Amino acid sequence: AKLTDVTLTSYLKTKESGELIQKALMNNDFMKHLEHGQILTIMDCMYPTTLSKGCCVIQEGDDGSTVYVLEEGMVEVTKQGKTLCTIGPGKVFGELAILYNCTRTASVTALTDIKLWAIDRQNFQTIMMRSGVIKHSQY
Ligand code: PCG
Repeated sequence: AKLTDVTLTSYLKTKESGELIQKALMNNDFMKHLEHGQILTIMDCMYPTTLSKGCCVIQEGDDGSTVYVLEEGMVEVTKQGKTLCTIGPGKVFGELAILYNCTRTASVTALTDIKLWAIDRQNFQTIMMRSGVIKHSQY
């Protein structure tokens, strides 16, 4: 699909969730240079998802298609079985495979039940590349 053909869908969220997502995006090294309008549009288009403790959110080596912001709970990042770090609420993850068009560089596992906001590759890339007026359709 051409960029102009992609219709972005926005998902209702509380003021608190919207602010958490915005801060997470603005604190991420790779996204902090985006225009404010792009940050707001990414925030708008993120959809909610939950996973249970122990679930694999991202598997190292897989083709990646989703960028996440963690809202509640904790995740662990591992590479070849070794722990790299743990991540708590208000952080972006899963951006590297999409930004660099590579496979997932590490695994991410839920250490607790977690609440996430997610945006898929096509929407993310559309927002990254498109400027000007965005047509929204309310979900
Ligand atoms: P991605 O898409 O490669 O999937 C795994 C994610 O783990 C990665 O993006 C980063 O967002 C996240 N991550 C957090 N800390 C690290 C780290 O120290 N190294 C790597 N490779 N990824 C990390």
